[in-house]
Amino acid sequence: MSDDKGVSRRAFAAGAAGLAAFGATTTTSAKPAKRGSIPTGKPFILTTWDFGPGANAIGWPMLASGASALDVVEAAINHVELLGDYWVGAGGVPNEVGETTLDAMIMWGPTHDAGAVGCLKRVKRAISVARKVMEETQHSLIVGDDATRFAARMGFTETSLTSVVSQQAWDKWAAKGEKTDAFDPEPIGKNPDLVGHDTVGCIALDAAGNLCVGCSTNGREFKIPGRVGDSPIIGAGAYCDQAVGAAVATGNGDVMMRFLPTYHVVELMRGGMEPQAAAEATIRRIEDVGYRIDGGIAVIRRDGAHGGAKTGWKDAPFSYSVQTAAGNVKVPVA
Ligand code: SD4
Repeated sequence: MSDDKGVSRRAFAAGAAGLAAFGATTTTSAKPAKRGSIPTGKPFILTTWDFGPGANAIGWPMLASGASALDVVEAAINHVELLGDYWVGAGGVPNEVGETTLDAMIMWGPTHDAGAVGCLKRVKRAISVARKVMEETQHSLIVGDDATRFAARMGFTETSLTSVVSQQAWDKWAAKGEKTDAFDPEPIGKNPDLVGHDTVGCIALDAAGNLCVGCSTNGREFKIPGRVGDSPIIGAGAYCDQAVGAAVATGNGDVMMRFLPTYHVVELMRGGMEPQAAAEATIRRIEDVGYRIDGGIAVIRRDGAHGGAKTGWKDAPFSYSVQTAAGNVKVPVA
């Protein structure tokens, strides 16, 4: 597939070579890069929640041997998607009618290109389908049954995403005759009902200095069929800017996406704010409007400085893990 200049989309997105050819580059400063000066990076990988150490252990050896951040983010997230976790990938949270559907996004720093799928049905490895959207098409987001058809066209196998666990969860909920909480009043000015969440978010900088970010989730329990959360929305679930850094979000995506928090935090860093202060300011903005939700972000500047902030989640310890040549650190977010 080609764009109107006859440049293959795949070749455009495939690596540093794509932009290096145009003299576009990166910097280790928090300020926007001047085109023409590309330092290579000191590689890192950041992954959210308790998935962090395991996902980083997949991604770090790849980075250390010179792999592209794009391959690293995909591999680290694939690892989590196939763990059988309740909140990420197949076999996890069912929607109102008992079906598990997936949201995922990947964004590639050198070209600011992105691909995403929302409400993907009957296909595992949503992040890989998102990568196909990015690399093989001019689109950025494909949803629902059409995302499934797109995946099949790209060679993915259709299979049920229901597991014993997701079926039992739905059976138990349905037996109580409960209605989805999606029709409840907005979570403003009241304490949230704390429900577990985890979306995996992953950010990598490779040795060539290229940034990539991705995230994947099955969203929100008993959601209304067709619901798409924040994860596949660029600037909401994840965002990266090759010159500045990247961020990932987790939590109540229905509210979080109204603030584009990952875009916001990266832009605060572009203005010179330190990652931790920028993360806190971004979350505070949601609280200041009055929302009482569970939500968090993790952010990393391209020089490796990182930070995180959360709201709610008194019972679920949100954390992220960062691996560099110095080893892996797990950072609890207070
Ligand atoms: C969503 N943000 O679909 C996701 C869920 C999540 O931690 O992140 N949970 O709303």
